[in-house]
Amino acid sequence: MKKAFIFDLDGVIVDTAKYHFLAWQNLASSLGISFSSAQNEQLKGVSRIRSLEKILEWGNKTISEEEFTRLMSEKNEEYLEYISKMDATEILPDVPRVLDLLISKEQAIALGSASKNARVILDKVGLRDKFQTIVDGTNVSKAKPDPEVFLIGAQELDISPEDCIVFEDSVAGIQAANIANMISIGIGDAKVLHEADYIFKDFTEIKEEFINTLVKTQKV
Ligand code: B16
Ligand code: MG
Repeated sequence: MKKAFIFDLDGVIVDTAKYHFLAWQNLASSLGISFSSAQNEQLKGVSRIRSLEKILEWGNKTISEEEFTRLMSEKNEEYLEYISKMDATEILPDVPRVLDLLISKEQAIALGSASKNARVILDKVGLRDKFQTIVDGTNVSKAKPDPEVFLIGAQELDISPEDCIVFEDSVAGIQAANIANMISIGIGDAKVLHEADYIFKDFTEIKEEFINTLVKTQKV
């Protein structure tokens, strides 16, 4: 059977949250707003615009539209500087093994990320050619938990949602997969991702037998 395996990027394939954190923290401190790593957790899977809105809310700050646009682009420039230094050593454990396993089983593979920098990151870590289709922040109009990003991926691969499996590290992403009627697999903390159909700490826990089961299973 042919299934579509849809991967989120940040927190699933690479840990770019640490670079988002550094860049948001600099921006927040330039505005006199304190920004903790716990707050950064809440920005996982959240779009760039919404992330800045949340930081301003936390700091009780209102700024003009022009300044908002300027700050977003400054943040992204700093983030891109960190990204430019990335290489394959930053791929999270066993991600290449699982991707190659899926390719050997002739399964379809898509990326479903909120990031507008997804293609650059995949190029930097050398994984872009593993994906048949890439759906990212440049292709979607609605943020997770809206299922748009995953539904576009399924449509582009011509595979129905019940035959799609989503790997996600964010609560909003798990909710998006569930709303899309896809099998949701949480990568990370079981307490945080309890809405997922299956949860693993990371890809080292995902064995070939489990992949074989997924290939035979449909979301009910
Ligand atoms: P960018 P994902 C998300 O990626 C990140 O988790 C989130 O922290 C970030 O704000 C968002 O992408 C937008 O990223 O500024 O690069 O467009 O987890 O959906 O792969
Ligand atoms: Mg993520």
